[in-house]
This record gives sequence, structure tokens and C-alpha cells, in this order.
Amino acid sequence: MRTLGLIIFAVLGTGSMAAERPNVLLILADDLGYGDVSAYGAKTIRTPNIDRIAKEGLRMSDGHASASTCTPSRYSLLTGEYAFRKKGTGILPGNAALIIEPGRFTLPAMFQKAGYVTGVVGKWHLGLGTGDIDWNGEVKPGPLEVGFTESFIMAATGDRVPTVYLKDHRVLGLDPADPLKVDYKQKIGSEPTGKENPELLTMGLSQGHDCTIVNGISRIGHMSGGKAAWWRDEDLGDEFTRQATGFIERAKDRPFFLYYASHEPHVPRRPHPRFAGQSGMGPRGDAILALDWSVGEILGTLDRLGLADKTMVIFTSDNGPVLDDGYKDQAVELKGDHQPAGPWRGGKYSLFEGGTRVPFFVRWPGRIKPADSAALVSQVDFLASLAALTGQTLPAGAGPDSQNLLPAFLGESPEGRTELVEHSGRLAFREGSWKLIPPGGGPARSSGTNVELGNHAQPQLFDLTKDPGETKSVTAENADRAASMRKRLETVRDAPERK
Ligand code: NG6
Ligand code: CA
Repeated sequence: MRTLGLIIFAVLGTGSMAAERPNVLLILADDLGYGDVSAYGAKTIRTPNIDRIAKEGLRMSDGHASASTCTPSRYSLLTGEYAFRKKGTGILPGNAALIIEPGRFTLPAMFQKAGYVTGVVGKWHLGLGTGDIDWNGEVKPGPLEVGFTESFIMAATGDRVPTVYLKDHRVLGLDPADPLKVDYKQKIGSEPTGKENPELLTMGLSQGHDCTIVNGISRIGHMSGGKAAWWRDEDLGDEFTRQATGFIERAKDRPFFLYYASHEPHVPRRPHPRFAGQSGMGPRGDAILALDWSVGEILGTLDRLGLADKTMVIFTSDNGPVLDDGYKDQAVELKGDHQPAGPWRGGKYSLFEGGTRVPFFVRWPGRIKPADSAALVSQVDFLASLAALTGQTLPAGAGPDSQNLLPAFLGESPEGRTELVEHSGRLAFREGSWKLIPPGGGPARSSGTNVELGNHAQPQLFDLTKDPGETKSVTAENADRAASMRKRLETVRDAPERK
């Protein structure tokens, strides 16, 4: 009898522990806008699987990536530090050195310390190695040195060489007789380029992207050799999905943290042919449907393994949306009524809200009640908040900009941050629902992407409760507020304050 009691106690004990320390599955889309998912009301596209996360969890309307492009955004997400504090965190080439110090207390390292198995699948774009990478040997340091137990990644982006998968420290599928070389300064080898052989392209260019041609698409940077390892763009989404679900299968009996960094709908948009034409919006819309399919596969895997109740699923995007990002893929022509950034102005690269205000959902059945939340939160807050979830405190100096907003992420509190720096090369500042864009910068619109960047000779102040679309600056009527916000932005910029 006593033994039985002990067994029952042990089983219940383990069960309740698991309920308190869930698996965490972080799905990060790439360049997906607030208006690109039907969960926020998009009518021109249907994303039922992504919407399921929103419907069964918390739908946040003021959730932010910490920068409006990928590298700084992901740097912040993983380190809990605003990227503008650190030099060299702009958009990286595919042969850049790793920009996160090995051994640092990162988001995955925090989970590892809590006894989780940690995995990254998908787009990395935070550099690898220490410079001058030999792609044919061990490529390190990388994800495994900053807290991941397992890694299956692309080095940078789909439009940057090398167009190969890396599993842990190695390029997958290399033939030693055909070594892979990468160069961002000059042409190497004899592969045709978009510049010299545009007749070979199956996707036209609108800007840049005119180096080595792979699968009829020319890329940023030059590459030669390693042909057996080159990916097929149409298969990227399926491969990353397979790797993500494979990780979940392997880790099902452990608490796990999976950072699933999908590449959709970043350029070049070449989703699997089964999605072709499905959205009616061309390859960009089809790529969003491919992303939604992938999310469905992953949620289905959690269901099948009985893990849904024990897993916190976070869905968000690394920056706002862009239509023409360098390839002629009809994203602009076929947009129709679709509003990729939803109600927000601007998009990727922008200081307006569309730059960083992205889809943001948190689901943990049983623990998080389905609801809407207007709390101001940022991906930079994951480190401190999820450390609190696993019962840890941050060591001194770790995640200097990360705030513990766990009650907001669990839907237990409507309060988020009181202030937030928004980063797009230049900095903008949120104080509650007020938004300040200091004067300066370059052109009003980016010449290639046509995105409104938020630059202006005058300071721009918006009251987002009255003017969510940032249409009319009210600086003149609120000169004191604009001045105090600017001063506060400078204080935060010059030194982090642990909260
Ligand atoms: C830009 C590229 C763009 C995209 C972006 C990075 C050109 C003209 N544009 O420089 O296509 O690759 O970098 O996107 O080359 S991100 O989402 O990874 O930040
Ligand atoms: Ca991106």
C-alpha cells in the first residue's frame, strides 16, 4: 500500500512539475506582417493553423520584434540585449563570424541550465565561426556554442550563399572531392551569375542579388563547389518542418525548447509547387500558406504525441513585412486589397510601427486562457520572462534589456512594458501608447522596397490610441512630451537599466 502511494505520489509529482515547466516551442516567421495572418482579420488570405494558436491562446496586439531587420532582431531575441548596443549586428553576409559570444547566458543556454534539451531549426543569420570559414571542415562556433543541444540551420538567408544546410558543425551532404567555397568580395569558380547571365534566371531581379545562380535564382555573394550539398529552394519549408517535428519526437520525454525559425515568406519566395497559385497573391502569398501548413504539421505533432497541454507555443515574426525585397516575384502587382502590415504604417526597415509590431501569440492550453492582450511586449523580454517560467534568475549582466513580463505572456496581467526602444538603424521610442520618432535619417521611402522608413526632418510624435496608423504628428501640441521622451530615449540608449 505504502509503495503504491509512493508511486502515485511520484507520478502526480512529475505531472504537476511538467505542468509548471512546459516545453517551449518558439516559432519565428521571417518578414511576416501583422496583417498577413487571418487571426488579426486579414480577409484576403486564410491562415487556419496559425490562427489556431491565436484562438486557443493569447492574441497580443502590441508585441514587437526588437528591430525591423533580421540579424539585430534575432540577436536581441536570443541575448535579451538591444542590438543597437553592440556593433556589427546589422544584416550579416553569409560568411560572417558568430556575433554572440560562446558561453553567454542566452535564451537557449538558460533553458539548458534548467535541464531542457534545446534545438534550433531554420534560419540562423547570426554568423558562424570566427572569420574565414572553411565550409568543408567543422564550422564553429555556432548555435551549439551558444546554448543549443542540436542545430539544423541555413547560415544566413535564402538569398545569401552558401545555399546549403548545416547540421551541428557540418555542412550536410558535402562531397569531399568538390569543396565548397564562399566569397562576398569577388567572383570565385565558374558558376554563372545573375549579372553576367541574366538569361539563365527563372526569377528576375529588382535590386542586388546578382551573384551566383543557384536553381535559376541568383543570390547575394559568390559560391563555388559543394554542389551535392546545395538545397532545392522548393524543399526548404518541407525540410525544416521535418527537422522541427523530428526534434520534437526525439525530445518528447524531456522538457524541450525548440526555436523553429522558418524562412517563410522571406525572399526568394519559391515555396513547394503544391502551394503554387493557392493564395492568388503570387509567391509571397503562397509562401505564407506554406508557413501555415508547416505550423499545422508542428501543432499536429504536439497533438499526436500528447504534448499540446505541456507545451507553450509562441508564434511571432522577426520583423515587419515587405513586398518587393529584391526579386521580381509579383508581390506588389498581386497584392490586391491585402494589407501586409495590417493597420500599422511602414513595414520591414521602417521606424513606423509596421517595422516591428508583428504577429504575437502565446498558447499553453489549460494554463493560458484564450484572450486578447494589448500589453506592450518585445521579443527582447523572452529571456527574463522564460527564465522566470523555469524558476531562474538572470546572472549579473545577462539580458540587460530583457524584462520579466511572464504575467503578461501568460495573460494574467494586462500590463507590459512602460517603454520600448524600436530599432531600424535609427531609434524610435514608445512610452505607453505614445510614439516618438526623432528627426533625421535619409529618404522618406526606401528606393528599392518602397517602404516608408519613418525619416523626417522634424520630430514625429503620435498618440497611437487616437492615431494607430501614425498619420499625423502631434509634436507641436505636445512639445514637452516630445522633449521628455527624447531625453528618456537617450538615457535608455546610453545605458541599460535592469527592471
Ligand atoms: C537586404 C536584401 C534583402 C534581404 C535583407 C535581409 C538587397 C537589395 N536586399 O540587403 O533582399 O535579404 O537584406 O533580410 O540585397 S532579413 O530579413 O534577413 O533582415
Ligand atoms: Ca526578416
